[in-house]
Amino acid sequence: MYDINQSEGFNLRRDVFLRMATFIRHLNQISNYSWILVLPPWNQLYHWRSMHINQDNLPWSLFFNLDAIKKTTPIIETHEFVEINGLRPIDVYVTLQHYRGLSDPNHDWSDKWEVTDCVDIKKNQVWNYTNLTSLMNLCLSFQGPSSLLIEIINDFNPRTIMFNHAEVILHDYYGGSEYWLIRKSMQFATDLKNIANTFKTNFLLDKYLCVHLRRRDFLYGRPQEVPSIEWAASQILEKLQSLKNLKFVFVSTDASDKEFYNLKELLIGYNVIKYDANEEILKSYKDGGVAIIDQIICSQADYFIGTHESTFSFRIQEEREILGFHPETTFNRLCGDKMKDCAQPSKWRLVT
Ligand SMILES: Nc1nc2c(ncn2[C@@H]2O[C@H](COP(=O)(O)OP(=O)(O)OP(=O)(O)O)[C@@H](O)[C@H]2O)c(=O)[nH]1
Ligand SMILES: [Mg+2]
Repeated sequence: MYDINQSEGFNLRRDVFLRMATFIRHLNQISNYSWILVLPPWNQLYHWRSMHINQDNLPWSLFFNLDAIKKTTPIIETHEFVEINGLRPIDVYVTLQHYRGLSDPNHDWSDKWEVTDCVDIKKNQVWNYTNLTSLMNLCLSFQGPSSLLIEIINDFNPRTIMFNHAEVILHDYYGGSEYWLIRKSMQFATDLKNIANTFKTNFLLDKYLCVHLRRRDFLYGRPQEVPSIEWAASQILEKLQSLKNLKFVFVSTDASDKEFYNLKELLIGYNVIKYDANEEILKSYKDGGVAIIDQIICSQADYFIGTHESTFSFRIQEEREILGFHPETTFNRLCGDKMKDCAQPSKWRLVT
């Protein structure tokens, strides 16, 4: 089992899943047992802003095609685990922590882990299951890739183990062939793909450009890198003029309606569209599902422009690599204000 720091967003969580999936696969190659990764329940994330719907305890099957993931990685949902395990306490609860002194220029970056004092004394809660307890509780300083967790399994010999703060764990090989194998299997739920396709058929009547325009916390967190609406509009216009044959612009954004209409007004002569979920779809698939619909539409666009260092944009770029789009149409970003040219995103090409 694993859990992630409360404040992390959906798309970083998807990346942490890949690290844990790699670990389970490597563990199963050397272990006498068949280990299964338990998918943590989704609970109301910071960016899930619709407060009138329940967004706690959501299963992965709402967002992903679990049969596809199971082709690469042995997984079960939390509720399936709880059905099998009942209220038997889990054997080991590990809270992972970074080593101290990461900003020290002489920091030793070798792979290592050790039992240490807990930085925060918190209740070792198994997700939000308050009546599921643990027999042994440990805090570990951890530095290294996910396969280093195998040593911890070998040392403590548990049947069930929880790794909390799994975001501390690094990739075994980011962008390597196993990364892509698992990433490709992480397909979206069929319902969400169908909704995205219906929207495309009805509203995107020709070739289209998608822009992922990240606003809200990015405006404060990365003010140099995120453009004003006006500057975003002129960059999009310039691109549209150079591409010539694109008349449709799909905007994937967490912007306010006001900002969106502002942008739309500035892109005169083009069909500027965004996906607005109706109440029924929002109730069924939640803010997380609606964001995925945006991502699916952008992943199929003829041209994509993302936001600098947004994991939301990164996941779209990966999807486009899987679909086989030319990298020139994928690894593009909006520049911040006062930046005429900015460094374009690294091209994380698919490796097989
Ligand atoms: N529907 C929709 N939601 C979005 C969009 N952009 C951001 N969001 C919401 O805001 C969240 C952004 O958080 P993350 O998924 O962590 O991605 P990020 O914040 O862009 O990137 P990092 O902070 O670097 O991890 C998403 O998961 C969505 O819930 C968008 O274009 N459409
Ligand atoms: Mg974020």
